[in-house]
Amino acid sequence: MLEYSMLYPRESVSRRAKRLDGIWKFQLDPAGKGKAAGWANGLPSPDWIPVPSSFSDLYTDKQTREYAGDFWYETQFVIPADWEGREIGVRFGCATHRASVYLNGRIAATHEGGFLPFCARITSLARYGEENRLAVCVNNELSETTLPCGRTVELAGGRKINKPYFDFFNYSGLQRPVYLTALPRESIFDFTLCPRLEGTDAEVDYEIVTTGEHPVEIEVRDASGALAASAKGKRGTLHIPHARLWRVRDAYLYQFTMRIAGENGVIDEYSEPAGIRTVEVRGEDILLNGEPVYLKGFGKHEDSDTVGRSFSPAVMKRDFELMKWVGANSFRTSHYPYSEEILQAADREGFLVVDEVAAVGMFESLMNFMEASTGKQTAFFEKPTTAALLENHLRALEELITRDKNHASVILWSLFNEPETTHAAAAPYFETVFRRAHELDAQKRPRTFALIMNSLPHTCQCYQFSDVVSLNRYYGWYVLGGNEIEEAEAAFRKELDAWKELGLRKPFLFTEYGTDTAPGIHKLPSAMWSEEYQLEYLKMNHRVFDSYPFVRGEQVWNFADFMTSEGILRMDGNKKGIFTRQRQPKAAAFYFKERWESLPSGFKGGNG
Ligand code: CKX
Repeated sequence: MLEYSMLYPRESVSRRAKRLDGIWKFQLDPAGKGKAAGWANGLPSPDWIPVPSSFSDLYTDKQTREYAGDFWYETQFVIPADWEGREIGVRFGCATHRASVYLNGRIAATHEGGFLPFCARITSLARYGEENRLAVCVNNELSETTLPCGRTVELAGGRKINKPYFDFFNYSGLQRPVYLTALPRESIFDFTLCPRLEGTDAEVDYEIVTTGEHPVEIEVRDASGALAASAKGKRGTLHIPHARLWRVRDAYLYQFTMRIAGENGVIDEYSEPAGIRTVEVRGEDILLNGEPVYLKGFGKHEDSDTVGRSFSPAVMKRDFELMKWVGANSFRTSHYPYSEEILQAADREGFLVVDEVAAVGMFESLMNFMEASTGKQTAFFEKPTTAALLENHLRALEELITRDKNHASVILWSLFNEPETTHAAAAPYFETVFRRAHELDAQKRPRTFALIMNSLPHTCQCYQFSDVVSLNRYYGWYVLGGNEIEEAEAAFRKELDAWKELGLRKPFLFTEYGTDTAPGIHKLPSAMWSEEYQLEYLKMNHRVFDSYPFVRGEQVWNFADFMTSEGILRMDGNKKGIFTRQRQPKAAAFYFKERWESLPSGFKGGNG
């Protein structure tokens, strides 16, 4: 079990959660001397910076944009005197990629991993009724033992630069909200919901973990506030007659409230909205509440102008409005866990989420998109670093599933993006990761990983672990592009025929397909990078998808243009968006709207 609760910071009769977002102090620490020099007691010459935000796109000098190493944040806050006697914490939505947290000059916590929350428990260091200094040393270096994978190299002059093995900019920092929290000494630490359907009724098996021994009760209220069910005890079953189920693009959320009952009233209370639904794979069907669904949507990024990877409620709102407009019903959190607020919105809007851990770059290449189809063999899982990588991978998986397990929107865990799978050493690594995901998830949701183009029916050693086989394929772009698009279609069909030949009886999901497209480039006849070619390519791909019954979802790459490292093949980032980075439509958006609004949600379903 994790050493801190992953419950979302919410206020209640017993809980306090104060946002610390705003203007903090900020200072780069290129020599990495801050910890030894006592920067935790006050930054020597700080600048000011907004939190949350990535820092890379805020400044005007290249060395800051491309900075790799330690960098510090600092803020001050008063801890109210009447909070004394409670458990005090500082809860980070994330700190990318790792952090050391200090309160009043003393170490409070460290955390590895840049896309999941953690809570620094500061009770023993807190000063009540007076100012406290919080200092955070963040580091954004990459390695082959941490997620996401890459390298950090030191240049002759001593400057470090990051070499990502992934195709997105290595934005970093305090990129999600930060809260000061106060909980009662005895509190609700975690809870798990496992819905089952019995006719029109729902049976929700639950388990509540607390930090003490007082009795626990749970109640469920419907959207009108009426009591739908209740139970006593740390584990049991809630019987909800004629339950209103959570459905695709027809969400319904109940309010689950848990209480620890003391002799003198409520000791702790935590309340959270949650949808009731079941998800399973049966043959080639992905079933939601026992009915087949076809996934229509996107691979996305948490990426936008100026703020980089920082959580932006406004960008989130625009993205959901665009996804509803275009007729989508799903997205993948490529290539890392997204902000909790985005999953909460997916719950509200009835979107199906493929929830991906940050296991990207496990294919040694600085431009995997160039080697992805060359048959290049890189044995990634038989290195001296593999054991340490596996440890970090499993830890990130435990944090992800603990954080997201009660979201109705989360229907599929994606455990890798484009890993190397052609060497025999990959299989035992995958078996460990897939087994652990199954153990951690009480709902036993289906699991997948996104296969890179090198991972083919007769070369991939790992697809057998997937409940849903997810393919990233670029026939007509990275392979046989442009004037060879007809040959691309033939090659694409040849590969799918080979998958069909295997007779896996599993659903297939395209987690990536797309073309770089410069908005406003128009060519008649089409040419690569033009909006016309993006359409031509997409129509070819959909012709292929539609002719294979086991294809049960299409998530085009990408929802929007996004930033990457600079390079000869990236023109101010990756341009495969259906929308621009400013969230305006390319011609393909109107094509998708027409296709997806006419494609029924249960398309191809029922073949079992
Ligand atoms: N897949 C052939 C991973 C994504 C990249 C995408 C691309 C590659 C394609 C690999 O993170 O953005 O090159 O567009």
